[in-house]
Amino acid sequence: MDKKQNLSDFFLNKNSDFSKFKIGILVSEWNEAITGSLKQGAQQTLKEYGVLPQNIITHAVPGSFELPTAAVMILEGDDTLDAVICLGCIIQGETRHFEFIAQAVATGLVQVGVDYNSPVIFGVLTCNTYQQAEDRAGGKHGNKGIEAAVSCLKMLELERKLKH
Ligand code: DLZ
Repeated sequence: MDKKQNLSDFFLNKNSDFSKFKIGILVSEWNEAITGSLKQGAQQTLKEYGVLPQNIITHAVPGSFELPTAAVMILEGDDTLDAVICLGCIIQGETRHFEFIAQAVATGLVQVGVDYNSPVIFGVLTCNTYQQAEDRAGGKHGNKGIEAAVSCLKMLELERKLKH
């Protein structure tokens, strides 16, 4: 994939059957206007590719920092869940809070995915400004919620291929 390519334009095979998959979506309440758009993009994309609405389980978390713990909770609580998409928006402030949260979330989510052998998707914007976040939540740089959903489905497809 070219580094300039936007995953919002990157399509999966429409013939793939995703109707049996159950997918969790966790959404941070911080910067809710942005994360709401990411959520909408992710939900809509999953449905477009055939995931059944009742198999899309969405929960809110207070902030992005809580995403890794909530990912463990949702996977522990439902062993029929195939993947988790984690959506958040961390914006640089005056202090170093940003770095600690972003680093912790990225590391934490990788760890959950490896520990549970399940796709755990990092759909967290880490932006210097609110404008950069808007540009990536349905603006001129697409919607990273769509990309997160596409990444999730591609990982599930890979898993299916490797298992059979
Ligand atoms: C505290 C905080 C700050 C300053 N900024 C953000 C942010 O930009 N994006 C985000 O998702 N969450 C932020 N939070 C909240 C933390 O993620 C977390 O919810 C709190 O520190 C409580 O653990």
